[in-house]
Amino acid sequence: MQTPNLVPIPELYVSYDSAQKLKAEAGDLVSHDLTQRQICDLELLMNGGFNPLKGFLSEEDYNSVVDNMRLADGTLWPMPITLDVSEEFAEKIEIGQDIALRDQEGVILATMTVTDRWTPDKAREAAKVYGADDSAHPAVNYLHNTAGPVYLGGPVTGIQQPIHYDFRGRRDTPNELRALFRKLGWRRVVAFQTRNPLHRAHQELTFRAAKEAQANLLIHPVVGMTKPGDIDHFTRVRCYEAVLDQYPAATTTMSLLNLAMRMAGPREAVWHGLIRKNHGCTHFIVGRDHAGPGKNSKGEDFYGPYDAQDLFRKHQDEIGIEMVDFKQMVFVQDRAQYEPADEVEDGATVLNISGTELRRRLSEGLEIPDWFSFPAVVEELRKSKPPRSNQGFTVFFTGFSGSGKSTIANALMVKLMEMGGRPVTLLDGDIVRKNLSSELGFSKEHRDLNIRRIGYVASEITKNGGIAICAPIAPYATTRRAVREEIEQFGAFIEVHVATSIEECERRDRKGLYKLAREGKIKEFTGISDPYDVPKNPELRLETENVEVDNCAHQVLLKLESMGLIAA
Ligand code: PPS
Repeated sequence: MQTPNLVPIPELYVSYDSAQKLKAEAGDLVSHDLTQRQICDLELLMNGGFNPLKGFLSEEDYNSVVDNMRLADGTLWPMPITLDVSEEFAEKIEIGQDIALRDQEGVILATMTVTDRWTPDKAREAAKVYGADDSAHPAVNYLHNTAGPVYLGGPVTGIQQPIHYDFRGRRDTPNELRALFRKLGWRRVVAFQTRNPLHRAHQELTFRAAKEAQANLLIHPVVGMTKPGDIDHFTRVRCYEAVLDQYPAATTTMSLLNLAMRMAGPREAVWHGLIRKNHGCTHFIVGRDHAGPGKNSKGEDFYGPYDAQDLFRKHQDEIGIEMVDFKQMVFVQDRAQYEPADEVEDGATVLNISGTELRRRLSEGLEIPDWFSFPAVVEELRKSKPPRSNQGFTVFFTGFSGSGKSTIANALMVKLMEMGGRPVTLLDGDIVRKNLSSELGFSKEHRDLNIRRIGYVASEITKNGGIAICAPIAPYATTRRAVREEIEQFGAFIEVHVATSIEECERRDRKGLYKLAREGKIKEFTGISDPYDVPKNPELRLETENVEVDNCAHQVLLKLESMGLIAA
């Protein structure tokens, strides 16, 4: 495919002078504080990465994209780019009104004229766009549990790019990349999309792709949002930089893409193709299970391994970029080289290390062979992912008041401090309510806020390599799940259900609160007049009746040991 890409692509920014004026005027507009994902989307809307979109989708475009992968005018566009907001915010907005879009520090990045406001059918969006309304899919989970319930749509006027302080020299807008390709005389460019560190298999795949397409190579990693649990982009970019010298400098370059991925497999591949086309590329690599979200709640793959290639192929002409498709690359031992799995001779010994296996080796400090990766990459990965026994983690006790949470948590803290090695912090229900949540009561809203605060502090401790022990009642499963997700970005989350029955807690009634609750003197008392969602799959369930505290704490230690979190 010959490049039509040597001209600039339309952006949504106004000129510098107009931007200054608009920014001053926008100070008086109703403001929406953008989420991290919306900031990523807005950046690519404004700089032309999402061309031909001119703003967040209108209701008509949204319905058409969800149903047919096309905008209402028939243009191919596979992903709903929507501005989700709360009901309270949506109610404040009149159709036709301009609003200011601000980043998380309050800087005004753009204005939007709201032309549409609607409440989407999220189950339908999930089923049509992601293939199933199953919260095991990260984007479906985001849709139901993070995104606001109302969507606003309308054209965007760009004032300034989101500010990035990291790797500034490696970030390029579509037009900057186009200009670079023009300057270098690169008429054919094959893009490689990635959200993982580059190992030898990727290097071989990209070499082959460039050769096959007779094109220059753009390594185009995503640094916006990827799959929860992925290696953070700081580490990844350091890894990419460590292997760049393995590539011929005259025909390879790297640029970072601030995209928020949805892990939507086939639809995502088409979307990625359109984005790369906008960035001036002529070819795009689609490998096995492109942008795959992993397994669904039944343990099966969401998409077939080559569904993305099939859908891309079907729409290739319309996307305007040529696919370079690859089977999975495997290491053929006898030939000491990587080859696509379908080209390997029968009977040859092939070696492969899956992503899961790599994570296991890193977390257990095991060897990562030279045939698999580059020493410099492994060194970077080991620095940011020390073995599990050196990583931070959170033990989260939950159970009724008086179930024994605090006592067991205290015993566990002492035992962990005796072992040494990592700082230990106890976030007990009562301590937190005194120091962090003194203004809160026991309504659902206040309890959720209380647990989220605990979760936030625990996630910071976990991120920084410490041990957080939390011991609130935490009666709601959805809130516990949200805390788990926040913490699991940084380390392990061990939910311990202290399963003392309500009858036993009431019999013990250590603080005399059950008596008061029965008399109606304390309202909304968990287990008496307020709900408690029993954890379905905690890492550990502790029965405390006739079991000593020391033994309960020891059971937690054994669990931590079996998970590799404390050295055996
Ligand atoms: S929550 O639901 O997780 O926010 O609760 P938490 O912060 O752990 O606070 C629970 C402690 O507050 C006392 N208390 C009550 N508990 C439950 N319901 C009501 N209405 C209530 N009012 C006061 C109670 O002593 C809890 O202490 P623990 O340590 O759990 O026994």
